Amino acid sequence: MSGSPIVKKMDVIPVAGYDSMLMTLSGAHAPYFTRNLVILEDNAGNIGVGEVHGGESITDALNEYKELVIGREIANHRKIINDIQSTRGKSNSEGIQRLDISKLKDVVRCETAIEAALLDLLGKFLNLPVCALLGDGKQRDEVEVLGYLFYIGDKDKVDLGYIDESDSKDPWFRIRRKVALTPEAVVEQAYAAKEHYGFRNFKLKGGVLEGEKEMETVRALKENFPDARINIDPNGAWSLEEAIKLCSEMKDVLTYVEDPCGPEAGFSGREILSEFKVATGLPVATNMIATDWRQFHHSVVLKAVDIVLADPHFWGMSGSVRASQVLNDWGMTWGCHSNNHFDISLAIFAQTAAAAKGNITAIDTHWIWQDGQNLCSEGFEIKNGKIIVDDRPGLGVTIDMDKVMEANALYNKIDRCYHDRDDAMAMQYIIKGWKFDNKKPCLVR
Ligand code: GKR
Ligand code: MG
Repeated sequence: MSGSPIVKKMDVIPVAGYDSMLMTLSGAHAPYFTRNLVILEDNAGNIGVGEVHGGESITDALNEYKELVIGREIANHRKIINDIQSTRGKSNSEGIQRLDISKLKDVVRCETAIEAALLDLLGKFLNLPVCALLGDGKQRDEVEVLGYLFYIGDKDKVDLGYIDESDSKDPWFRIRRKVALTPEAVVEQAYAAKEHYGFRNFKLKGGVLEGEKEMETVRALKENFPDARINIDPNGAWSLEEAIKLCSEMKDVLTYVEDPCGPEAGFSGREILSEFKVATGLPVATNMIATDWRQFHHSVVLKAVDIVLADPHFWGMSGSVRASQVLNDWGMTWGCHSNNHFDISLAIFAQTAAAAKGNITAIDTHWIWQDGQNLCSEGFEIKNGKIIVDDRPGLGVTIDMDKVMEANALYNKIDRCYHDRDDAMAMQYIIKGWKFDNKKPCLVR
């Protein structure tokens, strides 16, 4: 094959940014989050960028793949990704159906960062946005985004150096670093997020307080935003019995529910969610029981889910779009999960969602918690609850190397214990000796 530029350089750069003390079933987010960037340069002088989860094992794997990328033609991107995938054995990972954060790296497909960077280069070469190169091409010009709300721990009670933005002029920037453990505080968070980004729909991260208490917050959200689609995601913390009880009473409040329960009594999360759906009739979304094609197959056979949150960092960009096509053909819905990320991943989400087939649901993003720490100029923005995906070539972002090197310096400066995500560490400052238990909300001990 000939005619397209050749990759002449590949850099893998671990980076860190600041986070709030966001609480989930797995504990409390640390003051820093980490990511890995891939920056490619081709012999036409273009730069292509990609981003994926942080962690040293991912940095090492990406560095090992350099020899499969450098010297290859960008138009051969599918073969490059196939070559990378064939260096790995078949995955025997149990996935994240128990939300064990240490297993997250087993479901992350780090080559997504390379795929994104190659597509960025190819888009620039062809003068097309990445979404035009995926699946059946661009499906929409605007991508709806939900407001991802969290309970937040009190950073002032722990001595870990969380970022403080109490001086900011922007109400959202002030509120996103403040403690929020009551319905009133979460509603205030939702108003500030809506004011800043125009969200029309919300998701509350649960798995923090007793289920009943979290439902009080969900109810308060619905009272304040009656037109919003509202979803709660306790990451499988509730037992089947508890989930049925909690959610049956919430049919007029919840539009759908995300991973309300998970594996128990020897049954897999897929079997349990299937029983939950029969019992409640509520639509179910997941990013825990269908994180690859094999799990997806069993989830569909068991009729365990309606909405698959096919994060491109788990499925690859083309894999996620392929999932949307299958879901659409089978009368199901595509959506997208996220973890903390910078604006390169925001572009990955936007381009993937713009190419996703069918009537997709509003996508998740953690970016509002990181907004202002951008690594690109002219990146995507969330306005009126949407991201506009115009026809800028490639991923549509321009990397700012000064910002990247600052984020890399932060990564090198922080303690190594922050390099891999560990939500137990900060949690142990709140509850001494705290240990992860996938069936106990993190503040219930
Ligand atoms: O970032 O803490 C978090 C989230 O809770 C994340 O770990 C989940 O994987 O956002 C995710 C979800 O929807 O389950
Ligand atoms: Mg989820």
